[in-house]
Amino acid sequence: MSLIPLMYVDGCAVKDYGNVTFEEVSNDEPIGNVKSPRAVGSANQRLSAAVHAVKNDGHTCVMLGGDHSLAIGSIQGHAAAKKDLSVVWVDAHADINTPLTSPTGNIHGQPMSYLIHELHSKIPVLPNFSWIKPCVSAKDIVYIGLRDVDPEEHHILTLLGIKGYSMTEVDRLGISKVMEETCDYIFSKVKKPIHLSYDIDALDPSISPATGTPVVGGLTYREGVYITEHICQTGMLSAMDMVEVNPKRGRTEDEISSTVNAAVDLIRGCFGKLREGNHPADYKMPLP
Ligand code: HAR
Ligand code: MN
Ligand code: MN
Ligand code: MN
Repeated sequence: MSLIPLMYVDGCAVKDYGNVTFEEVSNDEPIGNVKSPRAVGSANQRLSAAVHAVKNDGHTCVMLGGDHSLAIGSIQGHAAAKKDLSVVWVDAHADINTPLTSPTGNIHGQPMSYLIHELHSKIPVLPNFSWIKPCVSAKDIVYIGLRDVDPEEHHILTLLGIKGYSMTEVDRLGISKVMEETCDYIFSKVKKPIHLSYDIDALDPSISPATGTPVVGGLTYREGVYITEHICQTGMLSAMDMVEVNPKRGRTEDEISSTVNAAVDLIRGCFGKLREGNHPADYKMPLP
């Protein structure tokens, strides 16, 4: 299934801005335990400029990853164009380790920490990261789908009072209540543009196995799509990331296509595709 033709069918005016090209970085030695800082910093700087340009053109931006470290550039570029954002982060993981708390050194487990004002003083200097300016407040973030959170991350979430719905809360409340509360929360003062950062590993690995860090007990396909339908109908979706889709991690063709198809459906849900069906506003009657 390929995304852009389907979005045309759905009635979206799609403009493909193409791939962001990244520079080769040699001798990208770890800093502390942070892996490939120069390459990730530089790639994100380019992505940030690209997202900023899409937003300045007046479009809703769709960023296809790649791993979740790309949210650094995506959110930074979005914030450069829109100032005040709310972030809805759908993920099995919180991705809020700082370089100093990260158990793995993988930057895809850290992107939030670079973006949040309240964590700024906890972020050490890293090569090619100096362009990043914190741009999101802890109160403007909602997590959905959490089920694999490191102790240090849990401490940060609690300390900053960040709103989140783990899979336990999804089970308790149901996804419709979770989304109703999420939107009440992010819109409680002003209606800020939404940055939806969707990690495919939020879905259960039975649906989306082709991803780097699958965690059992995830969202069903229907819960995953419901999130996108609800975000769409707020009218405030301004940019989205679809990340951690990794065909190389699929063991069979079926695993790959199931993962990719789910990602495509999540994006289409964000842009108005309804499961009850839709038709163009100017659809000609009578029927042939
Ligand atoms: N919390 C772990 C770490 O910091 C695992 C992060 C897993 N990565 C992701 N993020 N796929 O959503 O390394
Ligand atoms: Mn993630
Ligand atoms: Mn600007
Ligand atoms: Mn994840």
